[in-house]
Amino acid sequence: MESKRGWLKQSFGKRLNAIHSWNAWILVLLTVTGIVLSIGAIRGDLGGWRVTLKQLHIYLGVASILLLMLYAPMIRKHWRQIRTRRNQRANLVFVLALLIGWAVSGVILWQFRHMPPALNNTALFVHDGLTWVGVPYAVYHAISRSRWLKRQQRLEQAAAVVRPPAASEAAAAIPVPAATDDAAAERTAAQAVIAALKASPITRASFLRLVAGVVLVIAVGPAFYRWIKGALDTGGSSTAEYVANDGNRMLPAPEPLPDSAAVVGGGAKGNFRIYTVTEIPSFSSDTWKFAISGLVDRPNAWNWEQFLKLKRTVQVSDFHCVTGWSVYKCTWEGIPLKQMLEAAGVQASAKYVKFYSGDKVYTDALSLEQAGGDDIMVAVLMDGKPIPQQLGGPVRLIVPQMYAYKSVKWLQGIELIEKEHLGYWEVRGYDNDAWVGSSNT
Ligand SMILES: Nc1nc2c(c(=O)[nH]1)N[C@H]1C(S)=C(S)[C@@H](COP(=O)(O)O)O[C@H]1N2
Ligand SMILES: [Mo]
Repeated sequence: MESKRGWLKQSFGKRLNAIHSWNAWILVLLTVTGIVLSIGAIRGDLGGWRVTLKQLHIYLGVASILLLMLYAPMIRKHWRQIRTRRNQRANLVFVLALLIGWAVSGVILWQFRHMPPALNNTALFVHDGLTWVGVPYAVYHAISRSRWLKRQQRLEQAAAVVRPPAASEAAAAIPVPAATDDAAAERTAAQAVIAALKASPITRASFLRLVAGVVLVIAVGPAFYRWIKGALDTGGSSTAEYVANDGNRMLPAPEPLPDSAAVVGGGAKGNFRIYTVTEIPSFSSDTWKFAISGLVDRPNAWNWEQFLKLKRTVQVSDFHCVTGWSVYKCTWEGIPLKQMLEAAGVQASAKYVKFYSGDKVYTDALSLEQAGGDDIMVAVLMDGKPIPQQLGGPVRLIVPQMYAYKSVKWLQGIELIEKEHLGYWEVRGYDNDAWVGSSNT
């Protein structure tokens, strides 16, 4: 209450300035935390920080929304104040659109568990897109309004006053000497005209602003282009690239079943983001092994050739990452987990199924009840092609109805255990209950 009265006691201009600088600082922090969060590579040793960082990013986002609310009652007066300054008005509209867009998409991503995946996907696209546009704009805004540039501008204006008339006007004003035999005088006059023409009408300040703009476009442009190309590509062109350049050497290649060869799902819609907490491992059929063991009657280990003899089925399903992106209608071919468990003979004491990645770091687990789901698959092919290295091949787990951190890549081991096991991300704060769209309290 006290502080609120204090706030209102300040002059309008002071309050605007305070909001402006708070907004700038929060934006800087949101940018830094947001960029770090978006770097897929920051998953290994720093993985544990992700959850904390995301929480921090959310708090900062909430702070920026509160700031918007603080500004809301001032907007009419502010708008009237700057009625003669078209640039400031344009800037204000643009910045408000950015902030509101970030806020709305951010809240959706924050509350993703209460939202349908398609909405999360759109929100992520909007959030990323606004960042691509907004952050370079904010940097440009900061440079072009910096005290340093403003000082340059003032110095120039002062200089212009000192040496009237301005160089360009001088060009027109220079009196060309009347016809004379004095060649030297003519030369001087001509040189003066050229010199005046050389004096650029572009001021130093606006030139620097232009340079800043161009540098920003060059710095951000290519990455932005790659982002938008990937985001708008519903055909999965990067998946095709991974398939074409697979670093695994698994021979013979698995023969797709008819449904898989025909890609009954019509081909995956969208691109996977490649996530790994280690280097991307590569595998060769010479050494690759797959095992099921623990509390089972018939533990087993297969080499690649033997593994390919296990009966496979085909399913079409969607793939949802907890960070908001999805790939739709993947045609997976593999061994249903249920079938594998039945063949191994799960013992009565077993309560959980633990999955081991060939990266030797990543694990996850399902309860036996969850593991009975018909669409959970030990997948070997996607869209009729061997799963490439980047996407977790030669063999990965697919749990379509749960967030994809349950879908262990480079799967090589299944163990039936009695005690609950928390997977790599669950230990670092992800929810062990990973059902897509479920409302976790
Ligand atoms: N071994 C391993 N499996 C993993 C992960 C990982 O980092 N390592 N990331 C999980 C997460 S969070 C997601 S969203 C998906 C991503 O699969 P993709 O890299 O094929 O897109 O894999 C899951 N399985
Ligand atoms: Mo994920």
